[in-house]
Amino acid sequence: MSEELATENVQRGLLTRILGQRIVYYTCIDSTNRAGKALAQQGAAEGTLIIADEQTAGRGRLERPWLAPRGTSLLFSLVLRPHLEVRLAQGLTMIAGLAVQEAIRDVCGLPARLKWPNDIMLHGRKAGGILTEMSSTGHRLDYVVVGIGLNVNLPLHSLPPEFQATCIQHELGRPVPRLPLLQHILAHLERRYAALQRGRWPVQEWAAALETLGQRVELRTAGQPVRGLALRVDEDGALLVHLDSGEVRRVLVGDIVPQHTAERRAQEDG
Ligand code: BT5
Repeated sequence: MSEELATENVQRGLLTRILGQRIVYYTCIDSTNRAGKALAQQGAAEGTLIIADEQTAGRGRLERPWLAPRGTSLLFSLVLRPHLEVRLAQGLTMIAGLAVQEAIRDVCGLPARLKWPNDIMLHGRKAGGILTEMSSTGHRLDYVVVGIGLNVNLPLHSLPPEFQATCIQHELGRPVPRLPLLQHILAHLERRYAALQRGRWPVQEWAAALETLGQRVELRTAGQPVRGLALRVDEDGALLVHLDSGEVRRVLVGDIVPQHTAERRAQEDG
């Protein structure tokens, strides 16, 4: 199973012309995003795919860990060199989420949803995440590394229960090969990436895929958590939350937890 994602296998069925034309495969690496940034700095071509069967230091935002036992997940990063202004980089996270959603539907027939700002959800639980990191000069992007982690055939007991995680195998009732999922993600992402660079801004489609809008949430940013109603996302992808204090807060960076989940966790913590 581990060799499934080896370079020649991925390349054989590639449905793309840019993404994955160069592949760097590791059985084990610290983090594909870390490797992607290093390669990008050394001039790696647009579309370079870094993929691993295991990460020893997989990361989410704010250096949070991304955990995945060997051979159970898709763990990969893409080096992109988009002709986009820095303020539009959030669009890459949006199209990555939409591409993963489409690939899960194509290959498994499951209705994945997204959760602001970067989660992939199956039946209300987190099945994947996106980590977009960039380097820029002035208003222009030099490169962007888009990292995707997706729980495919992952024994749920291998993750801490507080992650509220799930995986495709659990939701579908049978294991799923990772290779076709990867190839469909790349194909959808390549099409969406071309459209984004032609000026097609994905926010409306993305907003329609978000599952937490219209719900009461706990908002976690730098300060104390606050509660309110998640109203909508604006044109930039920022979340607007109507706080219980009456203020409508616009948030570009942070996390939201549905309020019933936050309350249940607080009770469990005593
Ligand atoms: C993310 O961050 O969700 C982005 C994760 C991106 C991981 C990929 S794997 C390939 C590439 N290389 C890397 O090093 N990273 C990328 P964030 O929103 O900050 O969520 C992190 C949180 O998700 C953690 O604090 C845990 O609570 C939870 N988590 C960790 N592993 C998980 C898993 N396998 N399934 C579900 N939740 C998980």
